[in-house]
Amino acid sequence: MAGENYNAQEIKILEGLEAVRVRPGMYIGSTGPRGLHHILWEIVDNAVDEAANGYADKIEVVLYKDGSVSVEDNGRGIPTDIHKEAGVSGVEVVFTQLHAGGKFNNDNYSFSGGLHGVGASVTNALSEWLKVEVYKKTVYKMEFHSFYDAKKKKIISGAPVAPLIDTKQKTDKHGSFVRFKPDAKVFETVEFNLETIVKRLRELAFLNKGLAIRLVDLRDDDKFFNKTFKYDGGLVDYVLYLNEGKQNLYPLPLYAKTERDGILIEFALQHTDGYNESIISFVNNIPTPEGGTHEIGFKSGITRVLNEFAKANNYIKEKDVAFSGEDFREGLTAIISVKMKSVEFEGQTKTKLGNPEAKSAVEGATVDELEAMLKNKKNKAIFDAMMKKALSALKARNAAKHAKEIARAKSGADATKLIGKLAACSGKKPELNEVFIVEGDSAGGSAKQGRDRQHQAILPLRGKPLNAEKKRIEEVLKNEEIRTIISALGTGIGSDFNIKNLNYHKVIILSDADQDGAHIRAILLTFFFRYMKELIQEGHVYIGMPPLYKVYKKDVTVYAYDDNELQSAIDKVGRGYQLQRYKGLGEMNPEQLWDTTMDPQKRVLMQVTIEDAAEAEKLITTLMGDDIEGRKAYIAEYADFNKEDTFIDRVNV
Ligand code: TSJ
Repeated sequence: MAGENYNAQEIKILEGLEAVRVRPGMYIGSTGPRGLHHILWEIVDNAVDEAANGYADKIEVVLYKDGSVSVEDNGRGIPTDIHKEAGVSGVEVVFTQLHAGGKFNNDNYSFSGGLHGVGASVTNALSEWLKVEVYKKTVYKMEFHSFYDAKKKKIISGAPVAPLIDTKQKTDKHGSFVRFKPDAKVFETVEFNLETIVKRLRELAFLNKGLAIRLVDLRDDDKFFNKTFKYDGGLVDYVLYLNEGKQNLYPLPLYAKTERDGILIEFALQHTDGYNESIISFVNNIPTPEGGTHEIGFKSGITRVLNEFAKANNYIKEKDVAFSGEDFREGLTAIISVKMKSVEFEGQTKTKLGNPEAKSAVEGATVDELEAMLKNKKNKAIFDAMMKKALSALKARNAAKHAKEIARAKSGADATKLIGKLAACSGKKPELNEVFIVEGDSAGGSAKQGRDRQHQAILPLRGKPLNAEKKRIEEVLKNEEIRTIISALGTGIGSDFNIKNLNYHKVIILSDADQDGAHIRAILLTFFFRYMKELIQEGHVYIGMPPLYKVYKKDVTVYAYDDNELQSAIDKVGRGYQLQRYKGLGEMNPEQLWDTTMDPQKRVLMQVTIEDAAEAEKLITTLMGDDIEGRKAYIAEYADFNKEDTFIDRVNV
């Protein structure tokens, strides 16, 4: 029986794993879907490290019917010999000692750590069982199980069933194989999400040039999935992928890879004829959607080089006119990826790089690399295109400044007219206040009557606000619906944005559960994403969830928010029930709207996040841009418009 005769030292080690089991959140953030995937990333990261260090070029991830998942690489194999201090095999150390990650690592090469990097032992501690095979001339095997200790009356997790054994079975393979089954007693859900895994593995394949990552899903015979992600162009392929469906200004992204002050720095960039800036950054293969020092250094480097080039070649003729950094980033798509030690994460979601040395290293490297490219005559057309784009951005910016001044003056004088539609709330504390942006005047009317007047403001939207994706800022500003939103929120937009002036800490989009409603929602999210990104990043944007059905009888009423809930609502109400399907918010009277959708005690809100900046960017471009074919394909694939869950992350009250 597992763990029956473990010795004193092992007991001590297992106590370490017990700490993980007692407080999983401390190690993996949550026991929700994110935490579940986190324990998979721990294992995948180890295999990717082996590849990044040059010892492996294939990784295979398999999802099985029994709920387990395996990861295999063709690297050197986890060390099998006895670890001197621990007195047990390297494999056992890796899976039973917390933070064992660094122990075997040749410190010059490993950049693990940071957001992930709590180690494979955490995965073991939170699994029902875990099996390891190491291929090194022969096949080595070891298993770990969690079991109920009747004497101690508690669950012991991650206990070795037996020490590592050499089966003596010959093999030509080399590498490591780890298969585990997440413990259903730990996680709220143990179902891996294929889309989440596809996204992350694709991202890892882009970030690690030439690495082949295969994903196989064997769980459902009808939905068999088998795909290999391999990009020989690495970051260049990543930028081309993000710019698919857009018009580029030069065919090939600029690319550099270098090292400075012990930091590995790699970037790729390409301009399109669009107006948005999309810089996606990574540290040790971990996305940093909040940016940080590496991103700041990268931007400064670009600004410095292009500014000097512009000056040296007299691109600006007028006096008193100068480029601003953002002019060089209009239409820019770029990836900046750094690898370094002792990473410090900051920010609201701990996804912002804090290390000051990363700024100077990245800035210096960017300047040197871009200058070298400038010197190469072959690149002349590229830099000319950049200058042309930047000049047009500069002109537009000056025009926009003018337009903004007008808009501002207007919102002063015309404030009452602009905010005329807004039914403000009486409370004076923004932290406690909410604004509902409601589709349609009739729903807006119900919301105004049904609301909590102290804390809830209502902003009804008539018609569709304009699509923010294809327009430059000055055109966005001309739209009345958008201007109303900007005035109501109080923060300003773009570079003027200041979260401190936010009038409502919850901005709740309330639209119908149909195609039109989804479109309005997508347009509003696009606008926030483009012009008030921090509003989303700081977690202020929500989506209200009106019910789809009302099931009722004399004195009982139960609302159902999706088709799954409908049956249980019918069961609750019982025989003789009546059913109403809501086609729109407008069909609800004020009391019903309050009861089902607005009452903070009962309602369901979805908080909008930018989980994955690259995917959000791509989704926005596809949904709102002008690549009609791509958009049709997307809509065909995700026929349900309500599934824009790249943004929509968690359910909150
Ligand atoms: F996370 C894990 F332990 F579960 C795991 C580790 C899972 C998978 C799928 C692969 C790996 C892994 C570990 N692949 N490759 C390695 N390599 C080492 O652990 C290793 C081997 C040799 C040496 C050496 O210095 O000789 C150093 C290391 C880190």
